Amino acid sequence: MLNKLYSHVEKALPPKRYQHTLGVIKVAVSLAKQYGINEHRAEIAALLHDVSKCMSLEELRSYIDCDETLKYYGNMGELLHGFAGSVYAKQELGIYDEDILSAIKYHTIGRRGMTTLEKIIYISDAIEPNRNYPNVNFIREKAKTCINDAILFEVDRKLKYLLKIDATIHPNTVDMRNCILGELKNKGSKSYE
Ligand code: DGI
Ligand code: FE
Ligand code: FE
Repeated sequence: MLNKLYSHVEKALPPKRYQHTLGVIKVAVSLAKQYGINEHRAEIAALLHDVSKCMSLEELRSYIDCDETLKYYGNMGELLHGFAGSVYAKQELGIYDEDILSAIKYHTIGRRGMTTLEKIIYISDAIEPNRNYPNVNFIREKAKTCINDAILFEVDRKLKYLLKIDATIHPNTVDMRNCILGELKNKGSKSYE
């Protein structure tokens, strides 16, 4: 079953994107171990997180199960591939685990109230070994000790970039940031007291 999924993804993606996926698997499995969640589910979610990355806009749209996303963000492939990927994984690949499907669905924009698996896939995507941008090592280190701190740093970086290029910001991106900030404050994290 797992082998079949690997070859399916390898066929669906160009080599560079497949290498990225393998990198996300490596980080996600290691973080799953660290945060005490099921490593096998982390591997499947990471393997499938970008399965729809190379679909045409038309194909992406055919898999979207969220009317609001389709209505307001339906021409933005970047924002659709997670949503489409989760439906594709269920319909075409027989994945029924809701936490895995949700981790695929929200890996680009996040959401309020993310599970540990969702958080792990979100941050692994940003820090896998092939990623190279200023401060990536800082986020890698943060992820090992406090996943919320790492996500907050990453989402702030993303928001600054999106504002700079005048991009549309999906409300989930902002919701995720506010929610993570709240979780950190409730926990009484030193940096946010
Ligand atoms: O698919 P990957 O490249 O591995 O990574 P990803 O799924 O996180 O997608 C990254 C892209 O998504 C990146 O170009 C920024 C974009 N993105 C994430 N949140 C938002 C966004 N783009 C817009 N316009 N608005 C968002 O809120
Ligand atoms: Fe992606
Ligand atoms: Fe990715």
